[in-house]
Amino acid sequence: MTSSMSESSIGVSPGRVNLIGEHTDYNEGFVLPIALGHVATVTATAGGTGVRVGSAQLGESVDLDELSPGPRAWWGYVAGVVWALRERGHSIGPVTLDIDSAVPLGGGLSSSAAIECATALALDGLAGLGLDAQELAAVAQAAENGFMGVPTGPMDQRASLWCTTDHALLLDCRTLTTEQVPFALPDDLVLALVDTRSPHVLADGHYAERRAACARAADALGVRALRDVTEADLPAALARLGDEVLVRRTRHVVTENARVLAAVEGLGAGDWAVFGSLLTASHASMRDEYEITVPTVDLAVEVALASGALGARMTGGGFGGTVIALLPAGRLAAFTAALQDAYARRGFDLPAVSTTRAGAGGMELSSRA
Ligand code: GAF
Repeated sequence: MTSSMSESSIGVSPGRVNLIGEHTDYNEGFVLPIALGHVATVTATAGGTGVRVGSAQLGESVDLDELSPGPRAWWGYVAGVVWALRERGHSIGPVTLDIDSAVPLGGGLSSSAAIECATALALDGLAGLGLDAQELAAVAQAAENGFMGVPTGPMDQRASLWCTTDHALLLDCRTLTTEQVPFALPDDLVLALVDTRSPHVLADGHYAERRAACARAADALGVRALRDVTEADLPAALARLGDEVLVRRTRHVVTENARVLAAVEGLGAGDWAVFGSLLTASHASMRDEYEITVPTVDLAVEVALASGALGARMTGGGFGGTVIALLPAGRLAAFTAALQDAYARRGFDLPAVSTTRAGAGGMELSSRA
């Protein structure tokens, strides 16, 4: 950093809800996230001796003299961005990075990407790097993959940085090109978010195991990624695979990519019923083919559909987290009551229901010289 730099800079970036397109990103396929209203804020202040990372929520801070990759605690998502910038040859000097995040942890809403992206924006402003949108996203993803060692795909950081208000982001995860798809709910529909109180964890091996299975399937089929298998190719491809697990994983990825594109068409036609039915089909595929759902999320989807939802599905990496439900606005209260009742009867911790719209992506908020 040079003496002409600002002394302090603030990055703000949201969590995301992936509407549809789950576990397709690392298969170079399609995803369709929206940004949440919940944001992570990271303030970068030049000075000190090393890298200090603090969390308002935890009331803790750590001082780091050296940054070496490896599985780390909460601070790694921030320190990893400093590491990724330095790896790319940017000069980032002593700095304090203070996190204040309202994105729920463990909810499948990309709390880690929100923090990484807010950090990348804050450091970009602080050091006057002038990184473009692709570089910011790549640095944020490198913190997660290269520093923390979590093998996630490209969706979450692009969603956090690139989503725009009242739009879903159609991201082609092969080319990293995008289309902003209008996503403004009519007054008589709501997008409900159910916190199922079953935290999802990406670093526990299930995610990496799914990703490895897809790579094995692509290898066996002689394609670069499962993105290259079309729905028309699917029966022949599955017959070639033989292995039952790889068959199920491949069927999910190929049909899910097709569902994303159909969902975009449905939205374009203003056909919320079609859009909703694709959400539900996506959930069934995650449950039966990809095998990443758990009883709490399956129950939330069942209750949503029984309460008149046009569609419902788990969102995010899986094994818990958040369920989204597209509901007639007038059914929200009855759905919430039915859900609490169904959870209580099964002895599950009571879920929390909120609603969301498509919010804005990340930004550098301010910079003080
Ligand atoms: C997590 C990952 F971080 C994403 O890259 C994506 O694979 C998602 O799970 C599943 O669609 O959020």
